[in-house]
Amino acid sequence: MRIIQINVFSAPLPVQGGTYRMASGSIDFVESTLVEVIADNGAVGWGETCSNGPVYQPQHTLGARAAIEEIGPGLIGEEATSIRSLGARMDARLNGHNYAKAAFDIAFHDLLGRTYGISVSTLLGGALTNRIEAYYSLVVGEPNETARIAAEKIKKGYQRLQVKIGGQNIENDVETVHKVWEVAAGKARVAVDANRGMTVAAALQLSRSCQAIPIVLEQPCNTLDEIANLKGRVWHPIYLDENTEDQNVVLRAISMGIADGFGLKVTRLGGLSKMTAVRDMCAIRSLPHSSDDTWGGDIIAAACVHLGATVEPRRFEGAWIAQEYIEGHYDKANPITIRDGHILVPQEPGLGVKPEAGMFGKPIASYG
Ligand code: 0XW
Ligand code: MG
Repeated sequence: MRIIQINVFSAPLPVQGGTYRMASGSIDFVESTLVEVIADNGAVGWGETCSNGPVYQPQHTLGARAAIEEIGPGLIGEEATSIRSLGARMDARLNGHNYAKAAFDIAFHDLLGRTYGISVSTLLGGALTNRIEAYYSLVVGEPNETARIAAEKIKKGYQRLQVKIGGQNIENDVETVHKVWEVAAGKARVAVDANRGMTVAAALQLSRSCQAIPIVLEQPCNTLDEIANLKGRVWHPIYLDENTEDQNVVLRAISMGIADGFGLKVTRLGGLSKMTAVRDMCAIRSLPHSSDDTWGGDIIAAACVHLGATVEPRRFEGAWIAQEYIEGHYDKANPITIRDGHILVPQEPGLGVKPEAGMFGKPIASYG
């Protein structure tokens, strides 16, 4: 089975329900990039990569598209049954740019799954559950309003909340954590995510002011060095997110003992192949983690869900998908949807979702 054609598409995804506000930047609109990989047996695989604007992390839309242009032509004629050799082929075409390679890697898994009639979670070693937990992410806001939304989401079935803090006065952050905990205690786990936006001093202050509340501090500061400085001086567990740029950083953070868990992004790490290895590193050290991405439609959501289903549930910190913030679905017949704070794992071959024919218009690039 050889790859004969690749089409690249752009999908606008306006943010629904108001600005998505974080310490490190805000977004109202993102543009997703999709790849359609076609093989000579007629099988088709879809992949997607979508950054959360150009400031959240170094990965950005135009960067992904430039990298895809370097890689794409070199995949034509390649054997599609070995995802590992396709990975090596991508590395031979371009150094780094994991988030662009991730779109192809997801598409290769979809293609293979569809060809052999098995789901992507089966390809990733096998699902441990057919329904995974989702978590809700509350943007930076006014404490009472944030707590009101938290209560509403708990009522809807979410058992884990992520509360954005940072980039504002610390008293507001401390008040937000207390108010959210008043409605969440005994009902939902709470992670407090500063998205790199706090100084070590501010993170220390926040942790001490919230000492009695069992929150997780997600990516409080910008660099690994700052996190290492903070670690051991706070009582709360620390999870890394944006710092996990590649497998090596995860390995380094685990071996340095500075991470109690991770908010993992499938595309930032390089796709499902790389994320699977990180999943297994975390399993070896009994570390909890999520299975998220920064943004994106049904293709990315499905990738997160399939991977999430292969994680031991007691260590699984949920999947974040952008569904609550985007209008509509790529696959209206089989969308990835959150119900009662959970997501059903697609049982159909491949990712189990397929964009409607022609919905993205003309490709922005084609190879083959
Ligand atoms: C909540 N997320 C998974 C979505 C946004 O991209 C930010 C991110 C995070 O955890 O930082
Ligand atoms: Mg985060």
